[in-house]
Amino acid sequence: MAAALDPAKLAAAVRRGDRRALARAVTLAESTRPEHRADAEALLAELVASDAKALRLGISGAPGVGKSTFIDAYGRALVAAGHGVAVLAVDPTSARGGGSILGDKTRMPELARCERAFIRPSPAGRRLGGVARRTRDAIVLAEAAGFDRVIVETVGVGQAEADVAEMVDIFALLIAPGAGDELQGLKRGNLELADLVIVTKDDGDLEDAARRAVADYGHALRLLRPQSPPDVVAVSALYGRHVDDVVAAIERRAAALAATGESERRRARQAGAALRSELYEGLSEALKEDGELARLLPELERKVAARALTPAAAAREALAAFLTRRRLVP
Ligand SMILES: Nc1nc2c(ncn2[C@@H]2O[C@H](COP(=O)(O)OP(=O)(O)O)[C@@H](O)[C@H]2O)c(=O)[nH]1
Ligand SMILES: [Mg+2]
Repeated sequence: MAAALDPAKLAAAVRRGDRRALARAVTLAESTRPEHRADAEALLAELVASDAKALRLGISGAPGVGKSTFIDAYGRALVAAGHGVAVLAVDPTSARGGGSILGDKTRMPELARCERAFIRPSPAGRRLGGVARRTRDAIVLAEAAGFDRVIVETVGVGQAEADVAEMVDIFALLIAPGAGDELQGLKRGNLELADLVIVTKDDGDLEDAARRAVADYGHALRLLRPQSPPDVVAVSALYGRHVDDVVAAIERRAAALAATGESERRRARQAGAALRSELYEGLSEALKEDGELARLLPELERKVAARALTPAAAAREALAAFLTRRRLVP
């Protein structure tokens, strides 16, 4: 990244749809260096009120289920229909990286060649909440750059999935057809989050299994969520079959959510949740950076180990000392 950059100029370039500027802006927002943080905040402040509003789509599912292949095909269908498509790939399981290794791993060769597509792998965050914050920022930046479809790919493991569900309008869960594991997703509870279930690899030997998966998931979802069971559709991204059906299903779902006011309510709720998580993360950072607290902790740890104090009592003592010192408590 260039050493000195003017957030206002960068914001203007992003707003013009300059993709290099967008890439730099996302890099800036991802930076954990304190001196970049202020520029990133200024940049986001310039762009947060932009009128641009994209449909935000989360694509989740176990590794290997076919997320990237699907996005490659789905994204191209969107581009063909006149949309601008930004893809943000979040992979918290991969070690940190500057982009090149992750870039190879996004596996969207066709979409990557499209003029109206922007693909961005996100390096894994080491800090809790880091991935969520940076992805939220990247969504805002991609929207401001004029992309009207923003897709977030996330691995269906751990907290990342729930985090992404909390920042998109439509959350799609991808399921691979396979013997015996048709209802695996039920156990993990992520079917609760899904607005749409997409059965992948509906081709060749897997066609029958795909059909069964559509029936089984459809049935399970009608039991689990009788009020508004999500659509279940099957697709072969590899052979480009039924991709248009998925495009239609997603647009239909988005229109339904918009018509009832649910998408607005959801965004408002998400913004509130993001505010709270920034607040808690900020407080947690302040605690970790507090020198006095760092000096006090070993002593408290000894007391806890010696059972002179319970962990909860020790934590209360440490917190009280911190708040008093910061003059938050008289
Ligand atoms: N037969 C078949 N294989 C697919 C399809 N989509 C993806 N795959 C394969 O499944 C593997 C994992 O795909 P990938 O998109 O990288 O999965 P991700 O880890 O969920 O992003 C690759 O070998 C793909 O070629 C499909 O529609 N049909
Ligand atoms: Mg992938």
